[in-house]
Parts: sequence; C-alpha cells; structure tokens
Amino acid sequence: MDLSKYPIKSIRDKIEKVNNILITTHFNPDGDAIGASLALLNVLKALNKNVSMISPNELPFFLTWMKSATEIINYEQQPHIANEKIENAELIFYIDFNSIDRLAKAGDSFHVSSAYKILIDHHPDPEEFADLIISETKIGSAAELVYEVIKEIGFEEFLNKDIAECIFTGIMTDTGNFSFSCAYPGVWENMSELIKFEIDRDFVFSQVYDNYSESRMRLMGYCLNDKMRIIPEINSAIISLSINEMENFEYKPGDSEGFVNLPFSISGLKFSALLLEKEDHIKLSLRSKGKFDVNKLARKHFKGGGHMNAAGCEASMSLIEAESLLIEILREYMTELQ
Ligand SMILES: [Mn+2]
Repeated sequence: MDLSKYPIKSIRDKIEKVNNILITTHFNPDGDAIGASLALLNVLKALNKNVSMISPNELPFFLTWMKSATEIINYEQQPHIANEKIENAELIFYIDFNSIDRLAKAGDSFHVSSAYKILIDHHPDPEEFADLIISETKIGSAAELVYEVIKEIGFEEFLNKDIAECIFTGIMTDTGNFSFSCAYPGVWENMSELIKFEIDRDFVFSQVYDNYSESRMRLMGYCLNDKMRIIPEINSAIISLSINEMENFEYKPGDSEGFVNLPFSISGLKFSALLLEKEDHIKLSLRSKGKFDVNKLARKHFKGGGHMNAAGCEASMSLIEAESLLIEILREYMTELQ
C-alpha cells in the first residue's frame, strides 16, 4: 500500500504537539469500527496521550473483550461526559465511516468542534467533513488501513499482541472471515506480520462468532424456516423481523449479526436483505454477490450507503411497506440480478 500521497509526517507532528485526542466511529459499530479505533487508541495510550473513544451507541457484546473496550464512552448513555470530551479535544480521529450522518446524535457536537480532524476510512466517496482525509477504498477494512498508517507514521514499536488482536478482529470481520474483500496480496502480508505478535486467532474467532445465546440460535432458525422470502426471478432473499418477533427470542443488540449473509448459501442468489423493525423506522441491511452494487441502491433509493457488496439504510414506514418497496426497487434491476 502506498500512503506517500498523504501528509503522514504532519499527522505525527499533530499527535506529538497535542495532548487531548479523541477517536470516534460509526453508529452501530461493528468489529472493524471497534477494532480499528481501539488499535489506534492503544497506540496513542502507549505514547502517553490523554486519548478517549466515543461510540455513538452501544457496542455489541461480542467485542467487549478487546483491549480498552470497557473505556469506550457510549454517547447515547453518557452525552454530557462525551460532549465535554469533544469540547476539550485538540485532535479527533474519525474511523471507518464516510459521512457525518453516521455519528447519529453525536454528529452535531463533533461538527462544531474546532479540533483538527483526521478521517481514516475505506468506504467509497467520503464527504468532506475532516481536515485530512485518508481514504483507501480498495482496502478490505479500516483496521488494516489504521495498521498501515501506524507503520507509516513510525509508531510500529508501540504495537503488541493486544493491538494486533484489535487489528486482526477488524480484518477478520470486514472480510467475512476472509471470504471477501481480501483478494490482494497486502492483506495477507499484513496478516503474516500480525501473526508474529502471537495473536490468539482461535480466541478471537470464538469471542466474535461463537459467543451467542441459545435464543439467538433459535431466532436464526426461525428466520431461515419461517421468515426468509426467496424471489427467484430476481435471485433475491429478504428476511424481515418485527419488534414483536425479536422480543419473542429475547433479542439483544448484535443478535442479528450475520443473518443477512445466510441466504447466500443458496445457489445463484445475488441479493440478500435483512429488515429489522425499530421504534420509529426500519433498518435495512443489504448484501450482494458479484457486481450488483448495493451501495448505489442504498444511496439512490434510501439515502444510505456502504460498500458495493454491503450497505445499510433506513426507511420511515412500516415493515410491510419497506419490504414491498424494496422488492419493487429490485425489480427495476432485474437484468443486473440475473
Ligand atoms: Mn469497515
């Protein structure tokens, strides 16, 4: 990876000059968002910086084992503490998102902050909401990009097993356990470097993927057996879950993680969506295989976004309406879905 087009030295100077540093990531943070952010946080801690991390909302339970994860300030739960941190910040790192909207309620406070802001991200078409934008859309995870930046700055000496496990978690989760977004040599070279820190791959895997409740497993069974709708003519699958159904299975945040990918075991399937009913909107997770671009679909029809094969958006309507609208939209792309 060639980071020479970025003013990397100026980042080092900035870090050295300031003391109060803040890191934040997107709403509903995933393994990459948390892994990339905590890797950077732990490096900056090793430099004796006064560094904190704010998440716009709660992080999923299967990520809480990561080094310094318990220190993350949840904006929804502690807005006063979070706002004070934002006010005092001299340098802010935005990690793994391409639009200030992704900070949800925390967005306004960050927007008005006079701190110098650096974005490190791999989503397409980042908006201009930072002073310095490091955007590499060909890289599979923000965690890998953060790792590259740490090396390029010359902070390699601060890396250790805990930080390597944060980076590994981001790479592992954003590549679907190395099944997509990893068809380039760099990621395997970086993996071989990370392995040298003696990361416990089995531990990380079981924390992230084998750490669910029985009720979550049964909810998955219910989704596949009773809820998965296959529309053969557009090679699409849709699973919709109401609040009521989720409550029946003692739903906890993070429980539906990975459900949207399950239908892809079916031969020939090109598109899959998971629709979750929330208090005042419907949350849509969109996935595709091959060249069908769900980022474009999410942007054009729902003001959402993400990557070509994985995107998300929201709709202010009922669950049934959202499902019908999505199918209607998909039918416009009939030829691309063949
Ligand atoms: Mn990511």
